[in-house]
Amino acid sequence: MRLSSLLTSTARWGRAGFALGALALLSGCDYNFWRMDGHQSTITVAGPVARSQLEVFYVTCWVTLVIFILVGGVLAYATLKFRAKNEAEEKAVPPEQGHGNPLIELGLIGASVLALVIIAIPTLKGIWYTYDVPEDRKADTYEITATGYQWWFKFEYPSEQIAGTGALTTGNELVIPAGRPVRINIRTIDVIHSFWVPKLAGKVDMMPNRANFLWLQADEPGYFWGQCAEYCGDSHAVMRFRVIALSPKDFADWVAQQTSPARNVTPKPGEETPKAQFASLRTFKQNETGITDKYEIAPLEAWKAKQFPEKGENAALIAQGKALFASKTCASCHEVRGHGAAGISGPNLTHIGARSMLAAGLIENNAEQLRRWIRDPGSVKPGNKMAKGYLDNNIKLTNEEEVALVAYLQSLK
Ligand code: HEC
Ligand SMILES: [Cu+2]
Repeated sequence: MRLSSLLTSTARWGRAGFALGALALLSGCDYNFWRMDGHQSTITVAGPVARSQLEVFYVTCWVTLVIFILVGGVLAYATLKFRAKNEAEEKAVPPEQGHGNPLIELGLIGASVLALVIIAIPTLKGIWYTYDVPEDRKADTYEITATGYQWWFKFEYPSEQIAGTGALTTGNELVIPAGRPVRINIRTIDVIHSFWVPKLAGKVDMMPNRANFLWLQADEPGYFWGQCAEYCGDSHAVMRFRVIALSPKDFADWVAQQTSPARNVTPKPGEETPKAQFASLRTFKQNETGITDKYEIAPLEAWKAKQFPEKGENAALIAQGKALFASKTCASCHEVRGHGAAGISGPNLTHIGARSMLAAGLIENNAEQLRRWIRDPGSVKPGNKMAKGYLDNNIKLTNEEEVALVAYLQSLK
């Protein structure tokens, strides 16, 4: 009896030990786990605003660690020192309880105030610093307006005006100049969302009827993950976006490309289709959710590769897709500038082919995933508003039509 209970308990501990060991082993393989890095890490930061927020976090951590060690130490000391050492002591009436020592109590109040002051000084400095772009950097500031929609983001560039249209508008991928402060006006069209780019800055709520803003800066060119950080309905958890920071020259090129109307693919006979320049750099793995690892391994290069036309474009198919875009209600919700589509309830698709991700950072922007999205957006992203106006109105696409639409969307660089 005793032996068997001993055995079961050893087995139990053994299992727990094994589980712990396996966990350590598994996480041991993950370099990023120990570095506390990941797409949305606030510990590995890439800009001054996030860095300032991290510093406040560390100050608070250290102060509370010191308090923990002191209080834990005194508790452990008292527990060991004053425990009942034999049966007689266990049964004894506890000694008369005191009402505290005024000196210790005053000391504790003083120490708490000191701890709060130590935390408050960098916190207040951080709040002022992150609130708005510092005076001496104001002249260099670039301005963008971000608007939250259920469940995607619209980005407008007021300083890039397009004749007859207004400000340059994109969706789900926020392209910014690296090394410059960027002031972001924060708006919402429906419910409360929250704008957060963990490695750069955040979070500030997107509130109905309230003009919030924040500023951020990326030290270097890079590809960053953003996320809506305020519960906003069905697809809140997958309401993401990307931030792409580019060098001044790349940024100017990007603006020039984006402010021009959508591409028209009409190759002349004998003309060669341009080749994608980075796409063949590596081979990438793909998981079942439709996200390849190329944005993990070389995110910025992979994004840049998307800026070039796809290999082997089929002009006839693209033209067919363009016509379908107008006839299958797509144009009533989406804008494709220069192609006569001016809908505003969905993301602007003028240059959709040049974005790395679809549906607010959820799936990769490639032929297979585009087709999956067009066929049944609701099964990819629960509750999203595209399915409502389109499949619910009994718009059906044949396989050929899907392929043509995909070719068309991919050509919009
Ligand atoms: C009722 C309005 C509506 C109609 C009609 C509609 N869409 Fe959409 N579409 C949306 C909305 C809203 C989203 C954003 C969904 C999300 O991510 O939550 C979207 C997203 C997309 C995206 C991804 C954009 C991005 O930035 O990630 C593509 C591509 C797209 N739609 C293509 C189409 C095509 C092709 C059609 C026609 C067959 C179509 N849409 C019809 C509203 C619509
Ligand atoms: Cu949201």
